[in-house]
Amino acid sequence: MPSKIFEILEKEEKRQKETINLIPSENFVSEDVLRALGSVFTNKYAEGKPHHRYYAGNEFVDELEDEVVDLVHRAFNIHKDEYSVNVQPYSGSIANIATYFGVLNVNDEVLSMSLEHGGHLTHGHTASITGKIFEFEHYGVGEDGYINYDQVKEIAKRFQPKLIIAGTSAYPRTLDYKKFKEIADSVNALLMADIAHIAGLIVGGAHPSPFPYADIVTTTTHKTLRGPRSAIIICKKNLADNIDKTVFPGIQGGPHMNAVAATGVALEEALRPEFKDYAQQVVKNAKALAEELKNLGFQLVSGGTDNHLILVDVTPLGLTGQQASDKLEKEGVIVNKNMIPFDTRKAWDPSGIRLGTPAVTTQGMKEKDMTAIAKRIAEILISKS
Ligand code: DSN
Repeated sequence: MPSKIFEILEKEEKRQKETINLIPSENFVSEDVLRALGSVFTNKYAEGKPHHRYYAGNEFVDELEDEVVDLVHRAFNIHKDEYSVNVQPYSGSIANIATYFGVLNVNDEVLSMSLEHGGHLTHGHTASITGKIFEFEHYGVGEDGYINYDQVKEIAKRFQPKLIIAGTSAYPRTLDYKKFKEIADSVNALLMADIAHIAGLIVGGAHPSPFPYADIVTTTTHKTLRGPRSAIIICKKNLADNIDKTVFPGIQGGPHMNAVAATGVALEEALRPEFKDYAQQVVKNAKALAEELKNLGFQLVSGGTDNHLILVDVTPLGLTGQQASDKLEKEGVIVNKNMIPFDTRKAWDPSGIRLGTPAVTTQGMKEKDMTAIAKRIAEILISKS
C-alpha cells in the first residue's frame, strides 16, 4: 500500500540533500541518533523519575535515563553532587517555562536579552506566555552589536530581578558568564544560562562554559549539539526538586524516552575527540563566511562572529529579510529572516537574515567552501532578477 507520508518524507530527504542549509539552529543528525529516535522506546510510558515511576515495565527505561544523565555530567564536565540533570523536557520552550515556574512566583522580575537584540521568545517576549506571567525587563546590545555589561548591571540594580538570563538565539558573539554571575550576585539574583544555540560549541570547547557560574542551564539538544529535538535542564542541587516537579507533573506527561535515548546517542558522539574538531570547525567556517561576506560588501551586525552564526543587514541592498530569504531559497540556499538590533521593521519582514554553519560543517565543508557560499549569496542577492 503506497504511503502518502513516506512520499512526502522522500521529498524532504531530497530537499535536504540538494540545498545548502545555513539555518544556525538546524543540523544533520547521525544515522545512530535517528535509529534511537525511531526505536521501541517510543512505545513506553515512563512518568516519574528513574526508579520511581507510575508504570510497570521501566527496568530498561531507568537504565537508559540514568545513563543519559551521566552522559550530560560528563559532556559538560560537571559533578553529580553539585548539579542535578533533567533530560525529560520535550523542548527548549518547556525547559525554560519549567525553570521559571520552578524558581519564581507569578509576577516575579526577570532580566533577559530582548528578542530584537538576539534573545528568545521564551525570554519574556509579550507574545510568549512567559512575558504574560512574569515581569520581564530586557537588556540589549550597544551600537557596536556587543552586549553592554554596564547596561545589564545598571538595569539589574534598578530592576532588582530574581532571575537573570544569559541566553541568545541571534547573537554572534561570545557570552561572558563570569560577568553575568557578578551582576547576578550583586543583586542577589539567580543566573540562568540558556545555551540552546551553543551547547555543542561548549561541549566541544569552542565557546566558554556557563559552569561554574550559572545556577541553572537550559538547552535544546538539536542545534550545535546535533541530537534529536528535545531539551535538558541542569541546575544546582538545591533547585532541582522544584524544577523537576514543574517539568512533571507540572507541565508534561510521560517523557518521550525515544528522544531521551537519541539525546544519549548524540552525547556519546559529542564526547568523542572528533566532536571537538567539529565544534572548532563550525566556528572557523562561520568566521570564514563572515569574512568573505564582508569583503563582498555585506553589513554584518557587530562586524563578524565568534560563534556559529552571522546576522546580516540586507537593507543596504534594497532588500528586506523576507525578500532576501525568498531569493536565496529559490536558488537552494536556506537561511532565515531575522530582526537585527534597533530594527525599524517587523518580525515577519525584518531587516536581516541569520546564517549559520552547524549543518554545512556536519556535511564536511571547510573554509574554502564558505568563501564559495558567500560568493554565491552575493550573486543571488545582488542580481536584479
Ligand atoms: N527557534 C530557534 C532558533 O531558530 O533560533 C530557537 O529556539
